[in-house]
Amino acid sequence: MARAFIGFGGNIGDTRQFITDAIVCLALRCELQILTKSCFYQSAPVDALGGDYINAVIEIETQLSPYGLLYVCQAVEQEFGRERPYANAPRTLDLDILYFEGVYQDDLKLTLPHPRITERSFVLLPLLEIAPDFFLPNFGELKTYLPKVAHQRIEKLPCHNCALGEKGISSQSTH
Ligand code: PH2
Ligand code: MG
Ligand code: MG
Repeated sequence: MARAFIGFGGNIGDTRQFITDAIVCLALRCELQILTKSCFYQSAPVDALGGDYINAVIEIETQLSPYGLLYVCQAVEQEFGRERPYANAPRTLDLDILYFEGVYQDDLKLTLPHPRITERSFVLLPLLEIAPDFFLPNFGELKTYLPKVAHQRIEKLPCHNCALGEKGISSQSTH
């Protein structure tokens, strides 16, 4: 089993609903388990055209290989009507594998970790929300990159996440 992080983004249509539904699609797959999901973030397009994006990040555990996970992500993008008329075109839904535990590779199909994690507030903020001490080999503590992206407009949207896991359960049991 490997842990991995997936980033979601889109700026055509009801992206919040698309991301919510896409997470359900992933959750229904027995080859992966969803561990955590971030809140939604509204962000200005970075190196791209079109309106504001909605972004989020999830943490998963999977038996899939990196290419197996890529295949699943691309199938979900297709299901949500993803078209690719040109690079960074506005889109209904984009799923990017940001990090896959223990895998460092750079080929035409898949570069891991994602090469622009440290350059984008729409990745850093949701990722750090669910993994505040994330350490990226060759880069270091991700939180140290926040000042460099402070000029990229981004807003965390109101969010109600379940208090799941041992932390939530044990803190309740002390009362
Ligand atoms: N994705 C891109 C390019 N630019 N900007 C924002 N705010 N959010 C994105 O998800 C995004 C982007 C290419 O995948
Ligand atoms: Mg992307
Ligand atoms: Mg992509």
